[in-house]
Amino acid sequence: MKMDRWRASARRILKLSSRPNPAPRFTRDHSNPVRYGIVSSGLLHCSGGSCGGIRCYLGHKQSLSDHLQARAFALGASLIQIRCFGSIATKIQRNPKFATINSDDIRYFRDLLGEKNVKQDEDALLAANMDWMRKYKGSSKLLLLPRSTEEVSQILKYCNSRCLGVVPQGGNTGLVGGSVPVFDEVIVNLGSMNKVISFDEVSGILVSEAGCILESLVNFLDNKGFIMPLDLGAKGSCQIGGNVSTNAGGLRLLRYGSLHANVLGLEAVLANGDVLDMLGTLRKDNTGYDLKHLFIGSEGSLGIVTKVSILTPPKLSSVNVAFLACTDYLSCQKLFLEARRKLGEVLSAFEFLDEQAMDLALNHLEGVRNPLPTALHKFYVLIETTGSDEQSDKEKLEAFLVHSLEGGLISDGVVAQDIQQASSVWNIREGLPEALMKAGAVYKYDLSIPVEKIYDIVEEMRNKLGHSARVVAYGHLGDGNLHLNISCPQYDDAVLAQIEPFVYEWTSKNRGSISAEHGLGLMKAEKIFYSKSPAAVQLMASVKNLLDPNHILNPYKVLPQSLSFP
Ligand code: FAD
Ligand code: 2HG
Ligand code: ZN
Repeated sequence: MKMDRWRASARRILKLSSRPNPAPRFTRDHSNPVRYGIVSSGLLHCSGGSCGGIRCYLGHKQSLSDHLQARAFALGASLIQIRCFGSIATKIQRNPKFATINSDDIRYFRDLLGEKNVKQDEDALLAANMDWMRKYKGSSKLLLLPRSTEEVSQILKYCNSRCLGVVPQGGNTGLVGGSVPVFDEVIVNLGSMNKVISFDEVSGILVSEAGCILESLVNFLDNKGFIMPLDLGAKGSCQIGGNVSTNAGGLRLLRYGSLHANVLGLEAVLANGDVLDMLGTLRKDNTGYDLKHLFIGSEGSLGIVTKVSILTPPKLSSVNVAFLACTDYLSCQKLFLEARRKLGEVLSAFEFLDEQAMDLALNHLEGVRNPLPTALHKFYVLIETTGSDEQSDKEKLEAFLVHSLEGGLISDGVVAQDIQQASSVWNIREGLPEALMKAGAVYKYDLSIPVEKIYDIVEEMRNKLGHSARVVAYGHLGDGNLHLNISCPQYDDAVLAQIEPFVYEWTSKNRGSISAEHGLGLMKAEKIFYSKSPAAVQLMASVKNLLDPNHILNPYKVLPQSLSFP
């Protein structure tokens, strides 16, 4: 009986496409209405049609506050009050020890980089000063586009000698205000350093410059029969150097582990311009401290990553995607345990979203349809398997699904029958950050919480906020990573006061992490103690002092102000 129901669901999605043979999913079609890409200058640009109700600072519309902000540029950075909705405690003063850019500086950079790689025009600066969420906005007057490690080295050496603050920038898709200046720091964008240096087809080791866009590396490897060990919704814009610097997690971490496991080597430029060559390509190397790990996840606060060596897994021929409905969170949790047991080595992703997230996707993402449309279910789970034996992988998945249906863990479900269907299911999950942006203001929290407690905080938050805001939950359930998003029509300090510090205290009390994968950036620099001991934070500050004694790299970010500027 239940089996029939499952098959009925499977047939329903079969009707969506006439393609008989499921094709493996290795790259996904991100046909989102607002697409972000990198233009040749390395800047983000908005090439899509609709910006919805959101102000778009990347070319379409300019609101009054932008206009005033642009005018404030002319008045001098120190007058600018940062417009920051990330946290109550992130209202900061510019550190007066930093110099401001003068005409000698501009002349120096033009001689070094060439005129076209020294950007001072308003359009370029507006895009580079504004983060992806349009929530954090700096007022830098200078954007530099180096083309080599040597140029990065000369830039930092000069900025260090002049005490000019520097913000390393990749694809500017970061979600914690780390990738844009707070005041008038110089922006160094790595987008022009985008060459693949080598690829070893035997070992799968890829060496590339830091400015390579993740998706171009995915495409490069696809031709060689390999994949990147990480995958995220921002792949069309984010750079591998940015991924490494944030230790990005994403959709494949469950299978391939974090970048600490896959990055074999790095080249980084220190604040004084010294080039640190750690660009090894060895799987095993226990000679002394493994310094590259300091730079993985240090969010541009210890050095600028210029090259990366990374181990890439072979592309496997059989990929299956199932989209399932669960009636309660406990079922999602039990389903995860079952998936680990029954799917074992082929399980490659286990993502979840709740009813509110699905509702947002359906209302705000163009071309998105609910594959399980008969009712809005309380929870949805996306499971992907990747293996090498089509027949056996399918049988495994089917046995798991039938067992889960019979055991009452899932109430409905579909299996994608081809790559288009797989893409459309993935688009629901990957489109959620964009759907939230379109819905209005959003407070984002990225929490590591023991899997069994993930939904407790969502419910507590809903009880606390009542009708004043919409609490939306999704994330990498397989990694114990909840993306808790609170959506409201506009930013409102009263709502924020209900959320913080509650969300951090709750996470700390439950021995979670207040940053599972996005980092601390500006948003959470002051909150580090919720997840790390004073002794550990003090040691981090000592490392910072050692590598960047003038604190020019990404000032005001990652560590608390009291430790950053003693
Ligand atoms: P940026 O945003 O430019 O910079 C991020 C930080 O790294 C900044 O502190 C910056 O100073 C520093 N940095 C950048 N490049 C360098 C460099 N070469 N050297 C030193 N420091 C540098 N994150 C996840 O972990 N998992 C996800 O699943 C995920 N999905 C996302 C989906 C969407 C739609 C969006 C918008 C973001 C998502 N993110 C995710 C967050 C973000 O994309 C990642 O953190 C990404 O790795 C940032 O890369 P970037 O090149 O855009 O870096
Ligand atoms: C994702 O997993 C990203 O989609 C973004 O990490 C999470 O929007 C978020 O909160
Ligand atoms: Zn995520």
